[in-house]
Amino acid sequence: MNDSRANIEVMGIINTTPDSFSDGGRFNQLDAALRQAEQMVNDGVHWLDVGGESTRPGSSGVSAQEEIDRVIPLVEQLQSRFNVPISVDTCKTVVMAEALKHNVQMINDINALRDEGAEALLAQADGVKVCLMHMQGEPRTMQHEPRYDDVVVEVKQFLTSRVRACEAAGIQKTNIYLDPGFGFGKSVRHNYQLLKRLQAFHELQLPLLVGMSRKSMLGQVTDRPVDERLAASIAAATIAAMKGAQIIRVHDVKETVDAMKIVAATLAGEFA
Ligand code: 9MG
Repeated sequence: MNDSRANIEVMGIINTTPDSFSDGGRFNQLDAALRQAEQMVNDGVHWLDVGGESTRPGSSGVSAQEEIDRVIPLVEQLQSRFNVPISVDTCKTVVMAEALKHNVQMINDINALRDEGAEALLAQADGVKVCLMHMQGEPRTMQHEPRYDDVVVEVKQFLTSRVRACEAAGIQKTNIYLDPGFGFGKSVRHNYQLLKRLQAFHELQLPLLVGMSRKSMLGQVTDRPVDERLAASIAAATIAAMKGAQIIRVHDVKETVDAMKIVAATLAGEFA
């Protein structure tokens, strides 16, 4: 990486999954998500990431139609109000197809386009970015004893083979981001091995997107509950960015944007 041109972007996580404490229905969910997005835009977010299915450890899936019903109306509203690129977080080809019809700028797939037809679909989507993430197993079971001989080597091998498959299907390499998938089928030690050795992924010569915000790898080290992990999230984002990550996916946009300005000034050795 050329340090003097570090360009670190912050991706804000927009929550669309139903709040179990609210019986307000779809309108309230949409309204809450729009207010959350507005705050992020005011705080300087570079991307908004919208997903309709929880990917937390232990979570089970929702139908494609349910995902579409949660995501697409929100995408439409976001596009009519804000001028910020939108990423849709989904593993399902049919949801991707709906998102692409609405001209989103990125598909963020924790399953790295392994759903049938996904690669071919993205190959037709001119200029749309795609994030290929590594995950061992699936969200429902992935934290049951994840195993690797060398997590960095194996995650790199997986991502290399997914890039090759995507290129063979016709996806332009310049549209691909890679993500080692912190917390997806990894023990705490695996996660910190990945963070410590994040530079190893530069060998693949593609930009990195990372997400550690509020994750349990931070809670386990700090012994803090999820709503008290801001400082740890900023520390993790800062470390990843100093090691060359280009997009940082977070809940707390304002604080992360400030931290990334410090990283950019440090990598440049100046403030221009
Ligand atoms: C949807 N999602 C949850 N965590 C994520 C992470 O770490 N990376 C990406 N790309 N997506 C994520």
